[in-house]
Amino acid sequence: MKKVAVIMGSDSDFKVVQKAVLKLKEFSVPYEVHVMSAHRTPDAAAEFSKNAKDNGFGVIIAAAGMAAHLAGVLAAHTTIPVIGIPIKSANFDGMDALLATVMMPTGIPVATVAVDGAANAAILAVQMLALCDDELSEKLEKMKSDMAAGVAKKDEDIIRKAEEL
Ligand code: RP5
Repeated sequence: MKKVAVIMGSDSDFKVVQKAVLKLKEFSVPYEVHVMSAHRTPDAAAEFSKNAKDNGFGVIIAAAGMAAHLAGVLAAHTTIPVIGIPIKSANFDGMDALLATVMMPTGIPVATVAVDGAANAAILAVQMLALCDDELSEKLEKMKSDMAAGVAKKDEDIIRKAEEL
């Protein structure tokens, strides 16, 4: 199976990014985690991305806050899909990172999830890999049916609670 690269702009992003790592573990998808910055280590980020396909990666997840150019820079150097996680920082509630991640020019897409949406980034990466992997696809089906069962249970509970008021 191809690996997922989980790249973050700073170790300070890991509190959020670990939710993506946990989700990839849940699906037993192989991954590598790195700190690389579009601004502080631009050459390392470009080099990683240029070689990602040859190094067995199928998807790159890139998380960054503030002027969040990491996902875009990684996407500029590869043809494998890049998923961006805008990280919320002290100012602007993450709107700065959201716009910097999502507003890519035509030709260089970054599939951007919600601000701090690390778990969804991992699920999207798994969905991409599952296009060529039936076992992964079945795990995704199970995740969806478990989720639906969870909501059905909450529905029953809330109906009962409302009746007991
Ligand atoms: C971004 O700047 C990083 O992704 C991080 O979200 C933010 C702050 O980085 P640190 O100053 O905490 O290293 O590049």
